[in-house]
Amino acid sequence: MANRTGGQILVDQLILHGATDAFCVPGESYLAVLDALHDANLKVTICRAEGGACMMAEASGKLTGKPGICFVTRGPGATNASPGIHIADQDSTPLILFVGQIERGMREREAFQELDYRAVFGTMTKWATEIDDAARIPEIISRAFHVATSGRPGPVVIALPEEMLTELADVADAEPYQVTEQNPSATQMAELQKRFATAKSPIAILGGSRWSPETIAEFQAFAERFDLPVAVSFRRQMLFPADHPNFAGDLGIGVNPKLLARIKESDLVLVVGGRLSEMPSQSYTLFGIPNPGRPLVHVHPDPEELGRVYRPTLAINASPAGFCAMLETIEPPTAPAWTGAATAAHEAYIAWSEQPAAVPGQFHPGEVVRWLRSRLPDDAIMCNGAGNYATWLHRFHRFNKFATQLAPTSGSMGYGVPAAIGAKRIFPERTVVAFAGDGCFLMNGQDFATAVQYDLPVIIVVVDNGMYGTIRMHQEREYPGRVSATTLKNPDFAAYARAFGGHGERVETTAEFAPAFERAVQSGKPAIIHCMLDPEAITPAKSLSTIRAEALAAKAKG
Ligand SMILES: Cc1ncc(C[n+]2csc(CCOP(=O)(O)OP(=O)(O)O)c2C)c(N)n1
Ligand SMILES: [Mg+2]
Repeated sequence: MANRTGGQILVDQLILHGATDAFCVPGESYLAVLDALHDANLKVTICRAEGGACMMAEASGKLTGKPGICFVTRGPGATNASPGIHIADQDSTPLILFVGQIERGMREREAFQELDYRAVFGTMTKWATEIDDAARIPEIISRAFHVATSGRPGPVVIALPEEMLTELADVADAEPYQVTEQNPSATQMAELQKRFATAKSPIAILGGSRWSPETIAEFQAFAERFDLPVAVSFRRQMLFPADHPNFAGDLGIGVNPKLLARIKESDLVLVVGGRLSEMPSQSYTLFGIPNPGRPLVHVHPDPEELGRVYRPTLAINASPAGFCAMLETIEPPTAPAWTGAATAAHEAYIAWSEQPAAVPGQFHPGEVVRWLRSRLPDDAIMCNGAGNYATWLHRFHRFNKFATQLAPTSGSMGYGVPAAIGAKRIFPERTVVAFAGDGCFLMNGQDFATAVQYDLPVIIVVVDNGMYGTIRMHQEREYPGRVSATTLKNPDFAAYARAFGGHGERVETTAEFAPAFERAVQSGKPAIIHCMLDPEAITPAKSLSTIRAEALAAKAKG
């Protein structure tokens, strides 16, 4: 290889490892990379803030399984990007964040925007490092791709000292990275079969990352042969088709009580890929710690996750692909004691996701989601951040395909809008819809400009109840009647969309939604549908006043 600058070597590595997209906010700290990108076969998306840029990259990692790539500048650029890193960490998403860094010779003087990224990001990445020598770029980038995608995937942060990027080096490229699947042993599979032979009420719970349509199809075939009810973890609905007769629902916030009861009564729980973290475990109450209290088979790609919280009856260190490929080697008992359980679990799910919940006011988000579900193609990508508005999407939408859900299990607000933009940039042919609360939207709403800049007709449904509703709900439950720091005064979001060059709609009633949505699609522009939600309609089950009244009554009782 002829002499190349550090910047050129770096960009060449990204391409040879299969990167197609990079999301960035530029900085003078990494001009040599920007220059290398000038001629590179890599789609660059320029964003309006690093928070959104990093979330776009994270979303691309979630959808493709390949590391999302993000470039930011030092100091404030890097710290602005941190929510995206944290999401990748908690959601097990492969991500590589590159940070322009001060010159090597200025270190430790607190130079302009200097930070020690190993220290700053050390606890929320799989690896945080700095490249000191341009000749080592192929080695370190190769390792970054392997680290981000191996075991339990996650984020890697790499700082790039400014003059290292302009240095010339004569170094060979790396070979493209490989993902190593971890396979269960034949003994473990035999043990699993034995567990099913004596089980009376087994259930599977799917979670985590590293899934693919093929792996899901293999698990589906197994579930059919074993007549097994299959639940999915919090915000992992895309891991099993909702319309499949074995689908039992999702184990998240506001879970179907029947699903919860089924898991509590189960005598064999097969957890594949997930961690049974705080949300799915219902704040760590569903299973004992460390002894789960019922037979638990835990299949996870990271050996350190096995036994970290729960001591499983059978621990299998395997990736979803490695495990699911072996499922055809085991047989169900001839007359399973649980025959009919999958059908019953699915019926309970259908009833739960169809249950008509009357809500206060003129706009019913559940009805809107139900309408969208019949209107949208099966591969439409649905995005959201954090807030009670997301409950309606999670409960009433039917996720039937892999790579259709962008929702942070980490509960980060501001995710839906950038996630949608990242998704549409990568899959321009697919329909992308984001739900955002009035609070959530404005956390990264500035990147609506990015959707306009790249002509990405995403549709953003802003559910406006004039408050940080989730927190108000908790407030009414814990401190009824004492509203504090949760009220919002909002702009006209439809006018906001138009001011940015997009399409805007205002919707006050359920009936107005469908025509507004069709006009948004027809416009061919990025669109915002500003929906006015009665603040009383805080959950599908209870109004705000009911929550307050119940809390006051409980207080009065002492
Ligand atoms: C980045 C971030 N900041 C704060 C929170 C705490 N939080 C969770 S939900 C929420 C309110 C969300 O408000 P909105 O988007 O309007 O949705 P709503 O609950 O009103 O439907 C807040 C402040 C969070 N999860 N993430
Ligand atoms: Mg709100």
